[in-house]
Amino acid sequence: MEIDTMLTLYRRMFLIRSVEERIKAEYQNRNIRMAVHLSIGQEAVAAGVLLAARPTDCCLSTHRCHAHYLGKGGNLQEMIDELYSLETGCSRGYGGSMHLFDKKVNMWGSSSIVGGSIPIAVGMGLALKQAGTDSLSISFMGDGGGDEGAFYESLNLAALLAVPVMFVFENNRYSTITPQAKRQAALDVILKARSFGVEGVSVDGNDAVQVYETCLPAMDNIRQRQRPFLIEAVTYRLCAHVGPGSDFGPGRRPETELEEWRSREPLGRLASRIIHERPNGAALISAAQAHVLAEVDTVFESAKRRFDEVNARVGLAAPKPPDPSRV
Ligand SMILES: Cc1ncc(C[n+]2csc(CCOP(=O)(O)OP(=O)(O)O)c2C)c(N)n1
Ligand SMILES: [Mg+2]
Repeated sequence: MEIDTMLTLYRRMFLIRSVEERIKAEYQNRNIRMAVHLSIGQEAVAAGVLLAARPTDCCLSTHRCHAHYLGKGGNLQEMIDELYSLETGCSRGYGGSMHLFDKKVNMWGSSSIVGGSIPIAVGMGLALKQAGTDSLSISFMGDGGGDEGAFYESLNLAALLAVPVMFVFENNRYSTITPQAKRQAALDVILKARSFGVEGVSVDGNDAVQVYETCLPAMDNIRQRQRPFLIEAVTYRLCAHVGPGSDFGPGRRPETELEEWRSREPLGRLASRIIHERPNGAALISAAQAHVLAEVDTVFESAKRRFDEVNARVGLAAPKPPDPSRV
């Protein structure tokens, strides 16, 4: 793979990671007053799939949509404004973290209802086909999407009507803290898709290069044959299901898993590869990081300043300091 492509993948993953790390830090002061579902650890899926896509392809997502919005090129300032409930936010401050939308880049929204956006993505794909385009629809879902009837109805309809849709089954193996094996009698989603006439493939969802290189020909194929396709990206969420904390420990996810998956996290893996393959790789990575961090800082400071101005104007008291037991 070209170094430029690897660096683009790295930069996109680092943007997602940095934005979410900053959300974690800012969350403590209670100015972001909503549930946030972070994708830390899962960045390679959004980066790999969406770098392979075209700007004209249309994307729909879930409650865990930050990475998909950013991977699709959604406006960062409008996303952070949305998290600060400002009317300049991408959903005018009414949607919040789970409802990110940027029509300019064909990010057609996300749904907090598990499985809720999958049929919409099929409808979107059908509309693109009927309009005579060769664009496709991209439907991100978690493995919890596979607990829902809407997923199976969508597979069926997409195959029956030959819809150009790519289902991205982002399998982090948990729905909140319930493992897939406790929710689904049959685990192999590729087999399930095939039983509906939808071909698919499973990839290492923590390897951005593999995700990208798998999606590129698969998307070409969807465009040419006007058939649906499913990619399962196996990955792992390093933060809590919701909020900036963690959900490891007795009765929750086992800590041994965290150790195992931390060593396979996607940014470190791609950075090692770039450094191994290029003598100036470390310098290229540092430059990319500095550029992204400066952008993230500017955006957050702008949103915070305007958030404070609005609060001062309407006379809202400063938020109470957080209760440490609930952070
Ligand atoms: C229909 C429906 N059922 C239950 C919920 C509560 N809920 C919100 S997120 C979530 C977990 C979904 O897991 P998954 O689809 O695997 O996505 P992940 O959180 O792992 O990214 C659940 C059960 C919901 N929002 N909608
Ligand atoms: Mg999941």
